[in-house]
Amino acid sequence: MPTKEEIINGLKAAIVNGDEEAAAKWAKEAIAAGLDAYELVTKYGGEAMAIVNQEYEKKRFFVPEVLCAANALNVAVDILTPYMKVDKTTVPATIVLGVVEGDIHDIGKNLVKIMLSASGFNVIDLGKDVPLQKFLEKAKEVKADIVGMSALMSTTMPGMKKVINMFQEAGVRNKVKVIVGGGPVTEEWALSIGADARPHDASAAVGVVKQLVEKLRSERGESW
Ligand code: B1M
Repeated sequence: MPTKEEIINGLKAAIVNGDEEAAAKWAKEAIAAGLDAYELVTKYGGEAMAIVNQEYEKKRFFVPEVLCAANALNVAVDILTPYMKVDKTTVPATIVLGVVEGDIHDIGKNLVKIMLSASGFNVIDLGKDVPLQKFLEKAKEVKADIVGMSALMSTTMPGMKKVINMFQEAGVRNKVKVIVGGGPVTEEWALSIGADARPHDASAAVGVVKQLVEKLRSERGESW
């Protein structure tokens, strides 16, 4: 059986090379070896994507190579997802989640969805490149507790602020808590646009959502 190091390096190389078959093989080896599925995806998958990013910035990789790497990571995510350990919540809540308009980077958002759903939250996934108005429409329709937005580009981040403004203008900002995340989204910026929190990763999103829902319920005067 391969060692932990060999599995991690094998998986990272498979992602960087955009080799879906190898990514599947190493993900299965990881399960057989009892490795932490969440750590593999977020830590080591993230490290692999950082290498891909470096290659892209040095113009040694182009969009097709980046896309192949993303697909290989997604293959590993699909295999590893059922093995991710999460604390089940007893806090019922509905989250409307999506990647903002103009942005198709959805790997991080999908991880957030996986972790929140596995924790027992009701996640309504709007997908990627979501028209901004849709966040408000869906949140009203399903009486959402939390609205979660992801953006990976500095050019699409301002969409988050527009969505928050839409909630304000519609007079329903106090009915939901808003979380934002993604590579360029800093905590400082998140607070400056009126978001309630910026979980730094998918795992952190679970704890943050639990806290915000409890806060929301107490603001509404609701008990469990
Ligand atoms: Co593109 N891309 N990309 N890309 N891409 C970036 C983002 C970029 C930084 C690369 C670079 O130039 N160095 C750059 C953006 C620059 C900017 O800010 N303006 C960029 C660019 C320019 C582009 C294109 C314009 C390239 C082109 O066509 N010329 C184009 C844009 C398309 C569009 O969106 N309209 C494009 C396309 C693509 C692909 C389609 C090829 C592919 C995406 C495939 C997919 O997602 N299905 C892709 C990829 C893969 C990347 C990089 C290399 C990796 C992103 C990733 O998947 N990371 C990226 C470089 C980088 O990020 N450094 C880059 C792994 C993922 C697990 O991390 O998404 O950060 P992340 O999620 C984390 C946390 O951020 C957090 O949790 C996750 C971990 O648990 N998180 C949340 C994320 N969302 C959250 C929400 C939350 C809470 C936490 O609450 C709601």
